[in-house]
Amino acid sequence: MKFPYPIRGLFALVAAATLAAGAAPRATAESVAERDARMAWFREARFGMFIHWGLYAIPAGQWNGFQSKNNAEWIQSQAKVPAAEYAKLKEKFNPVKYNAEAWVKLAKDAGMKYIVITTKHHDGFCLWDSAETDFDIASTPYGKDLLKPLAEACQRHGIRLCFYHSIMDWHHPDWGDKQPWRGNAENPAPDMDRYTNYMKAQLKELMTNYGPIGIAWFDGEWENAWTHERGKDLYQHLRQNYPQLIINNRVDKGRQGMAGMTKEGEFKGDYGTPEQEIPDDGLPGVDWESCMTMNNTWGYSAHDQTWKSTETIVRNLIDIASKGGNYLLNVGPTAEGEIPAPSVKSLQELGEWIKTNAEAIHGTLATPFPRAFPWGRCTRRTLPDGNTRLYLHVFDWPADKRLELTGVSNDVLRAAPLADPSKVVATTRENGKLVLSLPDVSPSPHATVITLDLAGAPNIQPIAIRPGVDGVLVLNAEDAKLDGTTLRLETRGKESNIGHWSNPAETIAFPVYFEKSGPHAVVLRWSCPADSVGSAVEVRLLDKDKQTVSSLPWKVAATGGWQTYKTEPIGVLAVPAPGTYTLKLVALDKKGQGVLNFATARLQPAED
Ligand code: FHN
Repeated sequence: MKFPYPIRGLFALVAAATLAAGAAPRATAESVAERDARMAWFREARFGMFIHWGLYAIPAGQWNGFQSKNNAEWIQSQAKVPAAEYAKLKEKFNPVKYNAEAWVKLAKDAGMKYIVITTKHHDGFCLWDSAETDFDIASTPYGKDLLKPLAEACQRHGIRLCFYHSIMDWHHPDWGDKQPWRGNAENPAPDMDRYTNYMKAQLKELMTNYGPIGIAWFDGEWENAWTHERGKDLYQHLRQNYPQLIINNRVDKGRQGMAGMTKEGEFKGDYGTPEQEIPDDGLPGVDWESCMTMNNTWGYSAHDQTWKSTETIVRNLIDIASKGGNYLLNVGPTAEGEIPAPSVKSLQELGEWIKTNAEAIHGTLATPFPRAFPWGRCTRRTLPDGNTRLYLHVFDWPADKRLELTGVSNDVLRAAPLADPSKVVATTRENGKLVLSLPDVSPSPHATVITLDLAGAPNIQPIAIRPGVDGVLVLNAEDAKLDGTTLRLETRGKESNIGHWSNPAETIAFPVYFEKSGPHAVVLRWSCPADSVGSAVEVRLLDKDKQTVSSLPWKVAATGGWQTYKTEPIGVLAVPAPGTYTLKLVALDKKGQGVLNFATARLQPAED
């Protein structure tokens, strides 16, 4: 039953007053153990299905001759469709071919452990029968709640049901940011408190009527109408009322664009949400999930046939798992309720691969190696006896059937193809490297997994970087060991660099080997804009006992911007004796947004 909007607003105001008067205590601080327990299923899952479905599936990316290039779910905005005209779509929405059981089975057989469905996208249309609005499924020819059968199918198959919910709402008159084509354009005084209560009332319907919900997946947080204060309040509100719910970082204002991680500060959200991209490196101690499409649109598009190959999808899953993240892979069902055939085909092919290799994905941890291999990736798990199983995902099967791993100090217990453990993979040590001789197996077209069991916890020694034949020791961004959760390798700009040095407590380090003792000239290549110059940095040399044996202080100078690099000598570093050290860049303070971006450092004996 829906009341005309003003009366419902009155209920919302009364509800708000009641809450304020007798406000329950805010959610108390959560211990690390409690958070680990709450995040456990998410970390184990590694893989979920994203479903973007709504009225936008009817135009399917086209409107009066306009054709969307991507993101067909934005057709109202892209074609500037007036709200009243767009709202008429609900009179046509009749997904008679919808089969929740088939959707959930498809996800489960592909190895997906959770499903995130758009309960309401930016257009404001609700896939369930909401008491708060008439712009919902109950006002369509179909009439029936779309979420209920999905919830029941998820229960049957042990799949976690999760809800995407757009904060931004183009239809609701109280959403504070306006565009001429939106439903709120005529409202002279949009009331964001009233809108927030509307959203909380709908979230209560969603959190209480469909069984336990795994994740509240917020989106559309970027417009000015939504504030950090409202984000904090909504996060606390949900954590207090639904203590096991996981909430992504788009509930608040801390998401750093499509890279998706949460910036420094008190921004709320339980995990980062990279979108259409995969971080270059894992982020120890940070939970994150890369959401990606199978073509170039989240909502169904009749003309977007740019489907990713199954190989790409399998290798994305492996790459993400090897970095300790989750892969949220999207399908965009048609207005009739069918998942597009190319999506179904890829998920079924992925399902064939996962039948043999699920153990190498679900419940695994990030690679213990500093970074990816040229031939593939690595995931790992701790075995019940405390030993370690590495899963070597071989993308490119070596013609010589040899895999080389450097830095593995553990004793090797056994190696074998995951698909056929009866076949033994021989291992030998050659010049400090662990060499695996691969057996005669027909490699998978997507990735072939070799298990490598090691004694105890992983003990991977970083490979010390040595001077070249010219005697110069070159330190590149890709070789850095980053200690921190905001520092990160960036390879998409003009040159690879270590960026986001926003926390001066974090450090950049390199394992190095010096062939000569004595003073070494240090030439640094870095970037830093004028507004962030002056941070005090030290280049420190630490011995194997992690004691500082020499240090070179330096004040960060301007280069003209974060994308503008300079290469200059910054001083001389003493090397007490030939041998292996750790060279570490340490910030003593931070003057601006970041300390500096690091590209390379070159060290050579000063007498040369
Ligand atoms: O604008 C939305 C978009 O339509 C889609 O829902 C993606 C999925 O994460 N999120 C926003 C774009 O960042």
